[in-house]
Amino acid sequence: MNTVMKTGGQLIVEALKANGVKRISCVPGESYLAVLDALYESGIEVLVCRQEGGAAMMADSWGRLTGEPGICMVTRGPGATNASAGLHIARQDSIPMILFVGQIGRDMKEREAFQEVEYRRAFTEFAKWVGEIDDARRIPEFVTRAFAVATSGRPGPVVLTLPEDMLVEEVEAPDARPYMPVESHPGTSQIAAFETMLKNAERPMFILGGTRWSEQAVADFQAFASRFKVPVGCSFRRQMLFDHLHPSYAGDVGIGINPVLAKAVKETDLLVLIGSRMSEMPSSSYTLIDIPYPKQKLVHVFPDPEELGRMYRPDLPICAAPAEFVAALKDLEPPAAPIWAERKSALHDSYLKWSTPPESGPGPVRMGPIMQWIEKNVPDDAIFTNGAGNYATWLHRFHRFRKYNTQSAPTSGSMGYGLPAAVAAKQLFPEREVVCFAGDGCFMMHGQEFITAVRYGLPIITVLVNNGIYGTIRMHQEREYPGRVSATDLVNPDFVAYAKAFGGHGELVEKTEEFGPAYERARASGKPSIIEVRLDPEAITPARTLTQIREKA
Ligand SMILES: Cc1ncc(C[n+]2csc(CCOP(=O)(O)OP(=O)(O)O)c2C)c(N)n1
Repeated sequence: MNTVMKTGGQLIVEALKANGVKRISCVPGESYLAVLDALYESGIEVLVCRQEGGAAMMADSWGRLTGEPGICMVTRGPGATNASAGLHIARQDSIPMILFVGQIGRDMKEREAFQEVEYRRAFTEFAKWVGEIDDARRIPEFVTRAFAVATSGRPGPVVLTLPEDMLVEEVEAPDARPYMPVESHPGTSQIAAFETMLKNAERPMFILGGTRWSEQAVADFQAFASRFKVPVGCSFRRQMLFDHLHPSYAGDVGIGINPVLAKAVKETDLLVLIGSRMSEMPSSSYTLIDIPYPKQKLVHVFPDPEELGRMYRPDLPICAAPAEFVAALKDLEPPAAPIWAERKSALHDSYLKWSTPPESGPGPVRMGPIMQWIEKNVPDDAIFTNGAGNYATWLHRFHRFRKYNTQSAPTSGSMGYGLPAAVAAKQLFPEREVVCFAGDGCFMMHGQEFITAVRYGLPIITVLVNNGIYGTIRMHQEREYPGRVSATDLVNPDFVAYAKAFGGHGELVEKTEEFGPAYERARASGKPSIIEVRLDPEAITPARTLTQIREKA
């Protein structure tokens, strides 16, 4: 009998290919040279990054935009701890991702060897599962399980650690086969119960969130909302789940919620959460829905039973992936004369007002008209990314998302996410415009990945809102400790020179009307670009200046 012996490194790459992996992000390390060697001529595209946090965020963004695990490879110790920033995002945001970590040799363990970390202890809270592959023969088993765990139920990240000596071992192992995704469907009796509750409701409200949606599911749910004439909100940073110009759209149930919408959520008699956990940010710090017994009748649809009843006791818990639940709504008939249409229209009108940017503001650059320019001139299928900071309010409140897969933003509120997420999005959808919104604080957290965009010819457009401060924290500071500015001001580089030094295109906007032409030039350059928008720090929110916040404190 002919047996084919393969190294652990080869088996890892074969298992990735068997599971359909086309791209990975990485920062190399001597701990996993055998995998790097197997990637040579593998056909898998390798994005070499400059810091593991950015590499892991790219993998997260791939997972977010495809529903398939994004793959990232890093070295042990410092590589893994850097990558943990992306791991935490994927965990909180329910994103499928697999992080491979080169590990020290098996014969050196428990001596605190060079860069030794016991990942099963260190990363347990950050990952759905942490596994170490001690025997190369078991690589197909571990990798298949990693894909299954990352994508099933509530998706999330998995960490697989690869001892260096295991990777060079030559063994005989079974050929890897692709993992089989697990779907959870609602039962017919649950759909019937849901139908009865909906028909008996006077003021129903739907909130969409979470992951495990698809383009089809989003289209199907829009059709359902059109037929039933019900109001629909989107959870924090999951806005791409519903067309904002659809007559049912009621707005973003996130930070700084429209007070009219917040009141409507509180006063609804039937709240239907589809895919959302309604955690701290979408629930306005757990004030919209009482814990554990909501005042509203609650239908909670979530793909993992552990989440159902965790905070809010539902009247009808349905353990199903959002896409499968929505598919089951197709045959429901709306009431002959839906009584909900008026409330739905009032909420949509309120949303349209709420999302119309202000013309005025302090300083020569006004973000309101800039957002209006973006709304008119950037295509509906453009993908927007961001990290954390007050600058993101302009995007979340005033950009009217129209399509699925046009948003890659961390619900976990991690700064620095926008740039690596944009690099990953552009690599995935080269034909679409990808716009990264960043603050001056946010950008500098993973700004080195601008060179990754240059290296791989990914012309992302970065709108860098530079107000010279860690604005969000300064805003809180002025509210809590007025006039006592501590550790929230910044000194910045010349961002135009930065873009150029990296081989990209740079623009400086110091007046509102300069933005449009600067954007057009950035787009035409065909290069990754940074448009630095110099914003007066007083323009800290669309409604209030820093001085007003301080004076009100
Ligand atoms: C990784 C990380 N570190 C710190 C914070 C806390 N934080 C939230 S927003 C913010 C300031 C963001 O500043 P900037 O990007 O300049 O945007 P601005 O608020 O000024 O618009 C900070 C420090 C965070 N959310 N994430």
